[in-house]
Amino acid sequence: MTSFEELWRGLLPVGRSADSGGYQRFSWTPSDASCREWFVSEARSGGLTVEADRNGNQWAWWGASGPDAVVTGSHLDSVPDGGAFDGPLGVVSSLAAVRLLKARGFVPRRPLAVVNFVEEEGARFGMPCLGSRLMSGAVSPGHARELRDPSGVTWAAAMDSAGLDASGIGADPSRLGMIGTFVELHVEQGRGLVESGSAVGVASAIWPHGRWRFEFAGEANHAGTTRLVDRRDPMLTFAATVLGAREQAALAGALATFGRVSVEPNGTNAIASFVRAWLDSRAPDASSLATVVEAVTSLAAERGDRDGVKVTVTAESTTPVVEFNASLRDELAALLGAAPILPTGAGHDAGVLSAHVPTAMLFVRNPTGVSHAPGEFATTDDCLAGVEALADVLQHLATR
Ligand code: HGY
Ligand code: MN
Ligand code: MN
Repeated sequence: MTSFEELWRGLLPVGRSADSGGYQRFSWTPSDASCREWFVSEARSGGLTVEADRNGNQWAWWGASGPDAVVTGSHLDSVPDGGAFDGPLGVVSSLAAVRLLKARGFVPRRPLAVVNFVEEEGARFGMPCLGSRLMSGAVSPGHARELRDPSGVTWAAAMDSAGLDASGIGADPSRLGMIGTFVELHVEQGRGLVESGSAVGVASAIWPHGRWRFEFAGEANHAGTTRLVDRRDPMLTFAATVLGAREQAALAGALATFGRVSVEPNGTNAIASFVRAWLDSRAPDASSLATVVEAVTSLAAERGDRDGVKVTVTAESTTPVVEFNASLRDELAALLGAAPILPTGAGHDAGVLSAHVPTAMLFVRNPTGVSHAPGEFATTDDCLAGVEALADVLQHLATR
């Protein structure tokens, strides 16, 4: 069995639902703690020195930490009922690639590290890529400290309860300054590599995208005694908004999803008083994204006027288009035998870091393209091809 398969098998059961086979790996919960313990133990047994930075991101160093480091890695947290590969494939492949380089007798000429970034999915606290955004100063510590999970627990309280110290979270310029090049390997969340017949590809760009919280305030009342004309039902406004978002996205060649909603009081025989729902929208360019979000916001307000429902829209996180470093992109594609170059609509820590350091992404083929769901998959052969590719990239970057 290869070291990738050993590493993979060790992590696979952590945070996995016996019912759905999906993952519930949310920041600062017991399953996250188990993932972090796995990371420390496997990094150490691979001869790496492990530390956590002020934001809780874990760093495993090959040799001493230092400037102009070649850094790779990804995340271990998941979306609710997510797949096994989104995030963990990058972390496991990074640890396996280091072991492969050691087996090759390679000695890096510059510091090399594997990173596990915290809260990449934003599944518990709502802000994606929070660990890399905090480190790079893209999110203020004050804002992060007060982010709350659905039960009202703050980021700071959850981080403290997990045994870390949230008092020092925030920009980490000296650590960011250590990174010479960052490379993230990730399962492809799409079928581009299936269509091109390649196991591994190189990322060109990340679509602009964001999350907007829609709040619909109506009036609770009895489902059986309130005339239709007398109702102020936020579910009607919400439903019209969901359908409108789909229409607007189709018109703009974009994507729009309402995948998360909470209804108060959520009773079978009561008209809802309040609906909170989140729009995830993404588009090939910023103007199409703005067109979709503006159109959905105004159609929600118009429908709200008709329904007697007050609509409030709040941008929770927005990410501009990411164009990865073109010369690094082309250098790695050539190194990997003219590997296909392709964009993605999925956000990544690499997208955050690309604003600060030369950054690249490698994608590993996903036969169905399914992601953020238990069906997410990559074959062992393709995963091993990814490890070889990442090892070649790291060797190239740590030698030049
Ligand atoms: O939502 C995303 O695009 C990523 O998977 N965090
Ligand atoms: Mn994801
Ligand atoms: Mn991911």
